[in-house]
Amino acid sequence: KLGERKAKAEKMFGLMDGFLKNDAVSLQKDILDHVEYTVARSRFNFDDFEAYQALAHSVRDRLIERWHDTHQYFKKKDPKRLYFLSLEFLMGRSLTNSVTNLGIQDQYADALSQLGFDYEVLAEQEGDAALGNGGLARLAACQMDSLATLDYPAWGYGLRYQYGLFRQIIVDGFQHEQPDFWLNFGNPWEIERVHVSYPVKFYGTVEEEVLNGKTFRVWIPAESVEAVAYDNPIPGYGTRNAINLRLWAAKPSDQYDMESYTTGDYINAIVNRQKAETISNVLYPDDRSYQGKELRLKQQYFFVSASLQDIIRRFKDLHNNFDEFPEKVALQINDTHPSIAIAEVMRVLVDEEHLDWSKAWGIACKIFSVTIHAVQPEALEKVPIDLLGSVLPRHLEIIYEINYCLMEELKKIFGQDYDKLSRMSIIEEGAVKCIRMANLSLACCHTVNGVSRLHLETLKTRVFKDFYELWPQKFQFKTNGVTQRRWIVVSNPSLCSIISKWLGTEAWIRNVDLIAGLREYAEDPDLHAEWKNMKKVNKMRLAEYIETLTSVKVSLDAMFDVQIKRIHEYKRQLLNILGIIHRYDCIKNMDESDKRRVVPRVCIIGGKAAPGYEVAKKIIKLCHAVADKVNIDPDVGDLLKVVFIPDYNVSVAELVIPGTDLSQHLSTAGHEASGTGCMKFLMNGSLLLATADGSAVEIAEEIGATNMFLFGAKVDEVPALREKGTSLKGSLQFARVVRMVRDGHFGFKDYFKSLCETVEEGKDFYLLGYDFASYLEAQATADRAFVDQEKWTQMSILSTAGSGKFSSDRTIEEYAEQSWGIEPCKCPF
Ligand code: GL2
Repeated sequence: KLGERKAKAEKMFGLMDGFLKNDAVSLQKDILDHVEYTVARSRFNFDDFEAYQALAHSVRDRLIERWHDTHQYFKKKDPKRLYFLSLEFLMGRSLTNSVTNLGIQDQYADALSQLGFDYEVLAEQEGDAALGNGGLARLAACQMDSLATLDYPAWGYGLRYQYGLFRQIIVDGFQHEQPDFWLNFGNPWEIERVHVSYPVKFYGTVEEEVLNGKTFRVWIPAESVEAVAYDNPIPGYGTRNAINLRLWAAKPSDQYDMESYTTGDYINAIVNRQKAETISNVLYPDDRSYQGKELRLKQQYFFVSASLQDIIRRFKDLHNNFDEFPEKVALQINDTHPSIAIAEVMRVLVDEEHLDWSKAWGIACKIFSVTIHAVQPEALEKVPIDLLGSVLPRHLEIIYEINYCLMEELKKIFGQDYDKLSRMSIIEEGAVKCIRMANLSLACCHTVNGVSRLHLETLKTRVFKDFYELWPQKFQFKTNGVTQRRWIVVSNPSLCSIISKWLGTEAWIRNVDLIAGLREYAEDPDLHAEWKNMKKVNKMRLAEYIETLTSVKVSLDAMFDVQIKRIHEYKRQLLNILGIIHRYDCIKNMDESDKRRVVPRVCIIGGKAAPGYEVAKKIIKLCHAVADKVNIDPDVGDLLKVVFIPDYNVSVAELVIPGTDLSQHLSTAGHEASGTGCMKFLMNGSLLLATADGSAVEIAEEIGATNMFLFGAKVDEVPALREKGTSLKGSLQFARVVRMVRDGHFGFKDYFKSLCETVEEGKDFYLLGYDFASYLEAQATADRAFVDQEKWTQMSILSTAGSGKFSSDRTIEEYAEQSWGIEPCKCPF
């Protein structure tokens, strides 16, 4: 039988003409075939966008080949697999990344130019897949790249939102939000799997059922929605492995509201059916507080339930005993958002598979691990009990049961310490009784990870102090990392060539530790010349972009100083703007000879504010108000330009980061769990001006604190400084710049009043006033360093050379070993 099947497969393979070929002629043929048959345009008449679509489909074909081979191989070897559950993935563009990882960029560029197209121009046609808010979501994307490259048998699971993160448009300096219709022109990177779909149930009641003399609780749901799989192949670099990111879309189920049909209300029945799709419609745009929204809970359960059905089906294909489940399955909960997975696993094992409770709990505790990405308590999700009980009544019962067991265990250890018990309880008492999703995860997961060393300290000593004291062995950290494939190879090809040339190998693209070899040449004048030239070319590209977008002309001799990230008070874009105002004020008061000593700056800020976040929106407006005044001031000229880059996203970051001289990371110490932007800048040889927060502390250890500009209060000083309320300490300059804003120097006096109040004496929670003097000092040190271009270039080379640790490859290897217990499974070529 097996022989027969093999012969048949070989015959079919023969008919397919073997695997797709990657020579220029084959690529051209494939692209043209897709123009004609997929895009349905004449091969004699198609535009850049259509050419991009055809190109994308031809790349996708190659991805699918690898994807099939990888999954067949995984199936044959049946290794323990990692399932990475995340509500957000910020993938950005796929074309350049895929082509790079497949290793056929030159062939494609060649093939296209023979067809009269430019590869880079076509790459610009692609929109960003923005199914996430910020660092957390982009981290998940970087980690998928590393999982594939390092040959780990992994799957990503998430939601296929119809609308990604909103588009930011700026009107008169104010942010407006527009929906991101990212699927409107189709998405060639996904494969719709109509046959891979699962019903996901909601609402209803719980009843008792007796089976073989035993009583079971049975959930009788009232609503069912179909989850349909969309697969997104993720190719590794320098390997045949391509793993899968499976995103679920909600579709009406056939079982949905049958009653309306039978009662004859046909139109309304259809309208109601369509409502099912709203579950996967839209990504929540707040990245730190989502308390208690029904739709959010439904999104979480929807993707968790579908993913678990899929995972269990795959397990059951080869196994029939759940004792083996922990040997084959590791489930990673990315932040607290998918925590409901714990209750769902318990429900499936107990209610459907009829395992007893303690056995099921034992399995759950072995398979789950969680990473916490936040510091702020408001980012730890809580769901009101009434809401959970209505949407998922059986899960509420299960969570109560888990909590009961937890409390019993805690009582044995802590006796009557009710304060402690109530802090650790999964259920939060209060006016609105809530489920603490983080505590649910802490109770079950065998490892709880922070995202930098400092962050773990915060978790241990503040956020989860009680849990740490109880289970110290669970608590670990894995300092975040980013993928050098996207952040150097794809986005900074000139730097990529320089590194490969000086190291004499491209091996660093898979083994980034090798990049430290650049240190040896940090003073070599030839490398300096190439490095400076690379920076200049990238600055030129950025300057053109800025001019097209904002009409501001910037000088390439100026220091390009950049802060791009979500706008948030704790990230202190306001500190940056107040610093710019100070610089402006100084220049205005200088005579011509002093001006000659000023280091010219282009201050670039970009980022989105959550739509309901008023203070953040005012910060964006202030940035524009200052830019409007400064950029046309003849006293200032090229000494200072201020630019706000609208609609910041992954692709914009890929353009801005390589052209940056100095990047700013200004979070009040203790507030940024890790930060990952700083790592991308570091890889690209931008110098960092940063507080000793999150991963910046570890960056300083790697490159040496003298190669960056550190400033500001340290984490352990912050609480006392807040107590003292010393906002204006030692800084008349701070008082002066705040007054300039408050007095209407940049217009909009009334509008900025409340913004100024946030940094008033006694209210300055993020300590802008306290840190201002030290911030200005760090800025002045950066200016002085920039004057000495040789020194600056050396520091820049040392930054890149010291960035090896901050690769997501290292992070993933640590997770694989310390949290997931998985091994590489490399598909043979
Ligand atoms: C974040 C943290 O704020 C950030 O410091 C961290 O680098 C990333 C990734 O771990 O996670 N948490 C979060 O909700 N967002 C983040 O960027 N959006």
